[in-house]
Amino acid sequence: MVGEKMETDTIAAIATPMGESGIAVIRISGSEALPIADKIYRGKKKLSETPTHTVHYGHIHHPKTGERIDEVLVTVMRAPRTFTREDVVEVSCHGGLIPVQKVLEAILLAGARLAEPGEFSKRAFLNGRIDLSQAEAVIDLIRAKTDQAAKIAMQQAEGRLSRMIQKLRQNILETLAHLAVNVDYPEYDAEELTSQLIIERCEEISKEIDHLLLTARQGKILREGIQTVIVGRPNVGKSSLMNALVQENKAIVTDIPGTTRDLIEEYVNVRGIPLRLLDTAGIRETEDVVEKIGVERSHQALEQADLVLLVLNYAEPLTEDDRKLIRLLEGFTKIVIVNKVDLPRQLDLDELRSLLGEVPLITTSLIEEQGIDQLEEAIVRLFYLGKMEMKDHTYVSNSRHVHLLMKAQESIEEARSGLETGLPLDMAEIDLKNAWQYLGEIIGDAVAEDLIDQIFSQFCLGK
Ligand SMILES: Nc1nc2c(ncn2[C@@H]2O[C@H](COP(=O)(O)OP(=O)(O)OP(=O)(O)O)[C@@H](O)[C@H]2O)c(=O)[nH]1
Ligand SMILES: [Mg+2]
Repeated sequence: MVGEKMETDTIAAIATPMGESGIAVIRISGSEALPIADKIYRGKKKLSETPTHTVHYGHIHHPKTGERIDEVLVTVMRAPRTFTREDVVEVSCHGGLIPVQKVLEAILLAGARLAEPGEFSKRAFLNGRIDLSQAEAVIDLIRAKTDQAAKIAMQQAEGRLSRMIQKLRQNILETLAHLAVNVDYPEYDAEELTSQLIIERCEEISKEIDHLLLTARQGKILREGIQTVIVGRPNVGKSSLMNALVQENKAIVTDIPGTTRDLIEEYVNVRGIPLRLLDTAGIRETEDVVEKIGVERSHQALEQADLVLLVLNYAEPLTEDDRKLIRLLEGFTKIVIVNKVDLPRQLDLDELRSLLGEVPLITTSLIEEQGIDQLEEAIVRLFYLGKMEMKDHTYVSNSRHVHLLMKAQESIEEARSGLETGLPLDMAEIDLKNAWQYLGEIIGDAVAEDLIDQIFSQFCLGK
């Protein structure tokens, strides 16, 4: 179980990104944070004699040589009103690699231990300040690539998902209580009644989990972006399309077929929809070893695709490679882009239409910057996200949570169907307990220690 093994040593790490900046912050947390800081800080007062949540001007000195390292502002925050619920000292020094490293070194020499990635957040969790889903939201917040993704993470960090999970667990507990009454006092002979009641409650709980799961897909999209893969034969204009959507010359464009040899990835925001855009090597039969690897990677990229943009050439007849690709892409969510409409037409559009069926088809001249607007509209329409508002929806966006919600859902379903087919009540009791347990794992109740370590190790240093 969590919370028993409590690390009590004092840890320190740089909390701001490495590189040149105006200021950088080094965070110290633990019972010795103040005495350690006092060993290297010189200012008007000793830090251990200052009131909590105050800021102090002074200098950091090397604990051994006494050399003055930097001019700093130090924030003193005493337990329990801190992020980790331990004593915390934050040293704001000058940015830039050398001062930051030197101040950190001084702090470590004075007795702190270098924190592991995520260790501050882990302490916040172990000390009960945040639950696991909130801690994970902090990771998401740091990694968010779009405003909306950040908003979801923020809501989760504030405990919105946790409250919903707690409510669900409460429901299950109450249901279990009903069960227990019956199981323990069979002389009441209320088995029928109880069974009916439990079935109804299972249905309610199941509906609520369904609702949460429904938000998961949108959550994933907003967090990670719609995985969009641009494919097509060599030289049709895939990299040109990438550049047009990114509005930058990210990918090399030449008239030599087979220019792009590796995957090029870029995030773009198409009218508020985050796309994770992948430009790929043109797909064709080839003997060139390097190109062959590129083509293989293009195929692999397709496996992960939420959306495929298939580019065809208006100025050439459909080739066998094109037809193969169209067949390969059956069942994918896709948009077909017929590029180079500035050139004389060679492509049989009627044939293409009949091959494609209902698939949206956009014509472009990327060289003349024509058709991009229509393509963007098609993307928006495809995902109905144009009208989507964030409002108060709780989004489940973490695959670990989705998995556990599904497991809980299965257990509830088993309880319900078991009762309906007349299985004894204590079978349902086991299933309900399992569901309760799975939901608990989302918020970090009853989570194995190695999982905790794994989750927190995804953090960056200083978090
Ligand atoms: N006329 C015309 N040429 C275009 C258009 N779009 C792209 N091109 C040209 O077509 C050539 C190939 O473009 P790329 O974007 O490199 O094509 P690609 O599909 O990425 O090619 P590979 O990476 O080799 O598979 C370049 O010379 C582009 O300038 C267009 O709309 N009209
Ligand atoms: Mg290319």
